[in-house]
Amino acid sequence: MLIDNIIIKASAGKGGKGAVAFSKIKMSLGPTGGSGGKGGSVYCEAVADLGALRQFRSKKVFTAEDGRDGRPAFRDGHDGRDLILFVPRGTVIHNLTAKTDHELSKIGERVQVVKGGKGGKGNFLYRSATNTSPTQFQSGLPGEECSLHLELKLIADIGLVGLPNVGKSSFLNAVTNAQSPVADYHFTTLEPHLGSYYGLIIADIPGLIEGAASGKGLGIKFLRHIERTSILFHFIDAKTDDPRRDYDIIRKELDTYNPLLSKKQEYVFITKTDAVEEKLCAKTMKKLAAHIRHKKIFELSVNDPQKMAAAKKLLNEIKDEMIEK
Ligand SMILES: Nc1nc2c(ncn2[C@@H]2O[C@H](COP(=O)(O)OP(=O)(O)OP(=O)(O)O)[C@@H](O)[C@H]2O)c(=O)[nH]1
Ligand SMILES: [Mg+2]
Repeated sequence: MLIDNIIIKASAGKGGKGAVAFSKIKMSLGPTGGSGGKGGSVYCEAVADLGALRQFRSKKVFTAEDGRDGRPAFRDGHDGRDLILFVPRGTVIHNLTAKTDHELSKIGERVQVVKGGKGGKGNFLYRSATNTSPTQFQSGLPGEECSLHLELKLIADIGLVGLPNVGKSSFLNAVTNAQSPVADYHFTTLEPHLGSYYGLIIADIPGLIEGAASGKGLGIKFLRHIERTSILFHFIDAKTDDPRRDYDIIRKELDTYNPLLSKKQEYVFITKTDAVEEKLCAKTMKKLAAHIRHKKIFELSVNDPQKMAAAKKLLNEIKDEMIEK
């Protein structure tokens, strides 16, 4: 089960205490107490692993290292090590204590959630012309603490759209480790499923039908999941008697729901090509190509290794392009 909502506590380390010490060398008497190191801070950092919130299921309190105390002979204490909590990309960090929200949308992006306490001054820093043997020092300051609500808002890179039963889930399952239900009837998929193709997140949503944008079928509830994707894969069944109509139905729903959806980069796939004769498939391709010029159309069949290889090649290209960005 995907963990997408969890509350944890984070505490930063406290600062080390300043030291009080004096030189014992006769010719250079004076204060030598070093300052305490600062406490470690806690950060959240985004990673590709969608399941990264699992680690918070049993352990709930995360504490960074304290700063070390200052020592004699001018030796300052070491700073405490920072603690980095890895969360999936798309996690919103709600800091319930500071009442702030921060979304981590890029892999490697990092946010500080609590800051380590400052180290205290040792007595060396209190020396002056009038106070040559200071005994003052500071204790380190405590680190900040907070409660964090980690909420995963999935950001898919590619959204699969199409009429019901066109093979969206079958494709997702074939290229990722997702287990989206597959069956030969409409609306097999009842809620969005996500899979990761080497870090590229693909979202399979329930099939759309005419009128989806105004509430028909399961559509509207799930269109929002593809609002944030940058690319759409539009699937059309090779068995259709009218690919242009099928294509237009989906495009109209996307546009009605949010015109930005229909402006996304789109790749079109004629699916289940193994289930029809080659001739018919070529005819369907031709009809569609004339209807939507300047868009790439691919033949696809989860049962055809060559066609799957071409689809994977496209996924690799998209992935490489996204990394370059
Ligand atoms: N012959 C053949 N059948 C396929 C292929 N891809 C999917 N199917 C079959 O088509 C049916 C529908 O596939 P799904 O993957 O559930 O389709 P979907 O688009 O996710 O359907 P909904 O979730 O209902 O919208 C299933 O019986 C699949 O086994 C294919 O490449 N070739
Ligand atoms: Mg499905």
